[in-house]
Amino acid sequence: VEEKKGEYLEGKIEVKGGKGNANIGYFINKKLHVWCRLSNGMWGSGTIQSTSGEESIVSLSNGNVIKVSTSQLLPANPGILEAVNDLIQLSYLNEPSVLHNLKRRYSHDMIYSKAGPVLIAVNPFKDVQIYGKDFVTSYREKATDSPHVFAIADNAYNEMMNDGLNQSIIISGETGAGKTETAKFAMQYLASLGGGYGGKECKILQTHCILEAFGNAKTSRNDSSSRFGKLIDIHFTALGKISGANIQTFLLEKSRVVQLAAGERSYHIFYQLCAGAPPALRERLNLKMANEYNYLVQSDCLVINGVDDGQKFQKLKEAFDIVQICKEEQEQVFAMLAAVLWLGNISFQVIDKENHVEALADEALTSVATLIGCAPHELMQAISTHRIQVGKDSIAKKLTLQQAIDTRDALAKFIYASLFDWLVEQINNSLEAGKKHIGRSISIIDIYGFESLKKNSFEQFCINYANERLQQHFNRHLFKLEQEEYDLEGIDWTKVVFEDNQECLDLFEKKPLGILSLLEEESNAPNSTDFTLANKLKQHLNSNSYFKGDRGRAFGVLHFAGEVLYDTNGFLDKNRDPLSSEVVQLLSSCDSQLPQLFVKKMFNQPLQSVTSLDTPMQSVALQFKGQLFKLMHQLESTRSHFICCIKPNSKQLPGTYEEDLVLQQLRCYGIFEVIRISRSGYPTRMTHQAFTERYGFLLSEPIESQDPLSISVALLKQFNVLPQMYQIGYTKLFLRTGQISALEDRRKQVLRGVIEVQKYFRGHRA
Ligand code: AOV
Ligand code: MG
Repeated sequence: VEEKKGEYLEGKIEVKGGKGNANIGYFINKKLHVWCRLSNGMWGSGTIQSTSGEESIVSLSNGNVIKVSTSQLLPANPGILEAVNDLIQLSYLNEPSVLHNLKRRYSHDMIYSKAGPVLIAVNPFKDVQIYGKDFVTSYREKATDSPHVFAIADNAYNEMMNDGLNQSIIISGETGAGKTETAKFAMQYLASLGGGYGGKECKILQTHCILEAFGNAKTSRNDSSSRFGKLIDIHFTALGKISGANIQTFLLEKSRVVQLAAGERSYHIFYQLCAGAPPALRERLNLKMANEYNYLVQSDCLVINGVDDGQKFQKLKEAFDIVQICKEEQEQVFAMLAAVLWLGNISFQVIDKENHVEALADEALTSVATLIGCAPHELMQAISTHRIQVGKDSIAKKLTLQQAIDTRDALAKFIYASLFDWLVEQINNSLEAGKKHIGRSISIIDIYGFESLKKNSFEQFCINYANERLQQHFNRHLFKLEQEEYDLEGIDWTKVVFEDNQECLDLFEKKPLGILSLLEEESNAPNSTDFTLANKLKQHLNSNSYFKGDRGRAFGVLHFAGEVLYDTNGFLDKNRDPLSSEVVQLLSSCDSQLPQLFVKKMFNQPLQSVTSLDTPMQSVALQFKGQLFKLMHQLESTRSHFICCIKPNSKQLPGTYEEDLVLQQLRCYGIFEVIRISRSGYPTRMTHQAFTERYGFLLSEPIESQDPLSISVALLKQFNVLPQMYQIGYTKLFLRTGQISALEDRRKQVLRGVIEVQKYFRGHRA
């Protein structure tokens, strides 16, 4: 049934209107299982006892008998389809059947299921013993067909080896759903397949530790939430051995360095350093405990349950050693981190009536100056003044308190984000060992998941835009794959039009009247504010059905995963991401190596020519858009494999499966549509071999040819399966929804008959 998102998508029985009741009649007569919505909102299974008019009496499997509206009943699947590996095997596709199937599997720690070509991973929130060496071996030797991230990785590897095509594994899911963990398991598997080549695989696995320390943080939804996107390309030789790897990262959430929401933390590395640095290092960096730094204490959350930051610091240093970041460089990295922390402690005093300020010459100021290698008064100058051009002269103008704080924070953010990029570069150098890669590759994509918080800002705006882009790739690709399989098997089928999220993407990307263009325009306009931005968006986009103008500074976007209300507060500033020319000057004249390098990198040109920031830089959102386009382009040339992670509860608890939450995610990620498209037409696919093995004995008359294909055809004929109900592929038989159930019924009957006969004879003998 073609209905709107959120309604039942497909099933044999129409649940609304006349015809549906006729089908339910079939269920009543046969006393088959149905699903009905209970008063608590959950789905219960049972059998229909009787129906009168609009109402039915249902006997539930827990023994209760209830009266429900007939139109609310949905068909349940036969027992043989209980907890199937692949949801497309369900004869009746409806929400309760899918939910029940996943739940049954989840309760047995079978966290993986397939939805046609997509792997669904339901987060167990506990260690499940399914990733050991024995599991690697099983999947390597194809000893099991149980869905698993290893199976996906294995598939990608084999396709790469057999077809010579680059592959990608794309992992989606909302925040905390398990993307990063899944990506790690995929890499672990690939490393074990492609290992034994100079220990590269070991290095690759160590990168997680570094990237997570610097790029992950505790949020309200996930204790270790990725605050950046990443694409890891693993390179292989023609013989299938790992030859190297390359990591690309996307838009790190910088604001977290200086500003935290209550109950959240900044990047793990800060707490690790404060807790784990040995005394000598503490002394060199003048390092205090985390609770003495303003940037860290502001959110009232310094520790994570069950996490030992000090111990993690030791692990981090080991990882640094393995990826060959030398001790000297490590020391510089720690110095930059300490400088960032001390920056947050720098305070200002008001020196005149106009609220102009000057930085206090205290421990914080001198510590930062020492750590980055400049004189304290130079640092003081850089964060308390702004030089302006008056005719031919330039004069130093004192900043107001807010301006000074912003300048200081911008410096902290710049150092941290540059440090992150620099680290990634070092890791890449170590992984590639200077060689340019020419062989094959498998790319693994793990970005920040879709976020809809109480208060959503520029960061969520960018994160959700990225998810929207990725979702489109998901949609298009799955649709394409589907067609390929039909073509490959020589099946004639009518194209299914896939509803994608292009319109929402257009809302972002259209020129000149898309959100990104308008944001850019407003970012460059003089005297613009977050209010003028909000007004401009509303003025131009109010007629767009994916846009919702809201009161004041807010606006809403109807994303594929739900509506999100964004507060434009801070949008312009975060998008411009300004760094004053004083700060740039300061950093480029520092004695320490890293600050100089950071500035150089920013301008990507020789240091001498860096004098001011007059050359307009690309805004954050536009840069991000460019990165995403490049990523999508890259993905287009690979064969994609999809993993969709599902968060079963919002409390990060094991063994808790909240139906509504799961349902909402399945809907958002279009899983029902994926199943629908995979099944549309011919959901049941069985090789002729498998088909004849299961049903061949039902054949009443022997046929001449013994090949599986001929037997399949004879069986279909004998059971009067209508020609429009199946297609015969070269290797597989494709059957429409519900057909396999009819055959199963028949098979059961025959088997039951055999048992009766056996009983009869046994009785007779007795
Ligand atoms: P995410 O990457 O999807 O969120 P994570 O991969 O960080 O989510 O998973 C969140 C937490 O769930 C992890 O810290 C683990 O405790 C647990 N977890 C996930 N998958 C597994 C698994 N297969 N086995 C055991 N525990 C698991 V975000 O990065 O927030 O979008 O931005
Ligand atoms: Mg993550």
